[in-house]
Amino acid sequence: MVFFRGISLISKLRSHAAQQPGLRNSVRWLQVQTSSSDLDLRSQLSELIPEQQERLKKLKSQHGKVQLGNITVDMVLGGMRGMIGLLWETSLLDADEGIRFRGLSIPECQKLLPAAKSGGEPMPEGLLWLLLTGKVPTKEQVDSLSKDLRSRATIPDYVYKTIEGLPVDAHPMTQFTTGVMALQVQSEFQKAYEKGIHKSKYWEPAYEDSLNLIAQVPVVAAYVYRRMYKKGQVIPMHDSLDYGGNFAHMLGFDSAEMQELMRLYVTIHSDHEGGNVSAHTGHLVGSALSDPYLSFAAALNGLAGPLHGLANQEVLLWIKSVIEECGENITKEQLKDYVWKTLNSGKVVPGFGHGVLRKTDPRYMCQREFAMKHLPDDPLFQLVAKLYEVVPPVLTELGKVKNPWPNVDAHSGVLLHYYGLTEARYYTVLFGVSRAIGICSQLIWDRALGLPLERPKSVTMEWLEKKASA
Ligand code: CMX
Repeated sequence: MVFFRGISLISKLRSHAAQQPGLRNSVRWLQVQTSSSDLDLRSQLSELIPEQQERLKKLKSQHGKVQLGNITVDMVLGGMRGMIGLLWETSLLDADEGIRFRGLSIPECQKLLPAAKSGGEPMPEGLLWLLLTGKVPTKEQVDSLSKDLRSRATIPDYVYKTIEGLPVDAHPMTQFTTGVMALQVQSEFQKAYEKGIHKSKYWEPAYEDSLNLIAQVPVVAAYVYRRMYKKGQVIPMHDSLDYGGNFAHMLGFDSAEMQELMRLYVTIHSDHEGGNVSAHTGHLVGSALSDPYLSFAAALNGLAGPLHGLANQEVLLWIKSVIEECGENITKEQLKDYVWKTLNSGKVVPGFGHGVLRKTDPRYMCQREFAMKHLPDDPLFQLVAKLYEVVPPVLTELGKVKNPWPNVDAHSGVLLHYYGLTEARYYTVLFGVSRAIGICSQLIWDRALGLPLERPKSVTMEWLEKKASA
């Protein structure tokens, strides 16, 4: 508790200070004064872990029997909505307010996390530090982590050869996940387990695998992009750029705005508490002590589904189909008819609705703000803005949709498209790269806290019928 109260107090003070021009300079004193071990994320973690292990032990022994709610037949039949069943430390989702990363909302992260340029978007490395330690890092700490990640980003040649074994037009997510599976060959966790590592030390090779994986996924992802769409002309990593900037660079985009977009994109897509398909899958597979590569590859396969991460691809393709049929200057009335046409053909409107959220996704809002700042007149942005007005009333009229508001995927495609990344089929790979940060952060804590094998109980319809009529 002390751990989080501390974070929350510091966050509040810094948040308040960030809003007051006169106080902005004094924000610095709230950041931890750095020494060389402060710059090392692993040393920071090893200090925090015993404290958190003790906290979990106390929670179990003092409150283990406290009830958290009732399980209804609806919950069992309804994809476990609302059923509390997982421990996930790095972020928490509120149905109305949206995601908080270790207690910080997206606007707070935009204010408090270090940026690559003054007043710019948060750097994903800063978010990684925050997710792992619960502390807002200094710019020095973030720069040191950027350097560490760059030093881990060398990809063995067999990874590229494995990807090349697939047809060049195989779905980018298939190529990306295949690359991640090939990276698994170098798993430190697997090697340590084979050597008989003591369970109290599991987190250490899990940390090494996770940091290596986070460092390497942008390189593999960029390779897939260049292989598929740029005649295989690979762009090497820049030796001084940060994580988000380098990812944009390796994809082939060097404008300052696209680099800023990539920093924001990776930060906001990284983590969304534990119950979504990709995060839950990573956590579940990891609970069998499968190493971080195996766990993350499994997570990616869940992300590749159209009701989850693939929705970002579907949104852009759907928007293009609207334009193809009705033109760019479509009226709201025409748009409404098109939405009904989609629904009446038995399809979902991609980018709208959510399993937990009941208001507009703050990840959508910050992308909308980015668009209003950098591309207010872009016709695709104008169309997305029109959809924001047209779709929610239609979904509400449908009568069964619990959340008619847009989610993260409704906006990301038009921003990427504006800067020249127009290949919609590739979009979920960008989501996948981002998710490595959230899923791997939690995997490290899963091993540090010694969380057990996940094994919920399933029942048959007959069991439920008997129970219900008893
Ligand atoms: N378009 C049409 N119908 C929708 C809808 C949408 N955008 N959102 C929900 N519905 C429908 C559901 O399909 C369901 O219909 P049935 O009862 O006939 O099966 C009904 O409304 C109730 O669903 P819900 O409880 O409101 O939503 P769920 O928690 O079951 O599903 C989600 C959530 C995201 C799968 C759903 O809203 C959806 O399919 N949205 C479109 C796809 C999408 O944007 N996914 C990305 C989500 C964010 C992410 O993970 O990246």
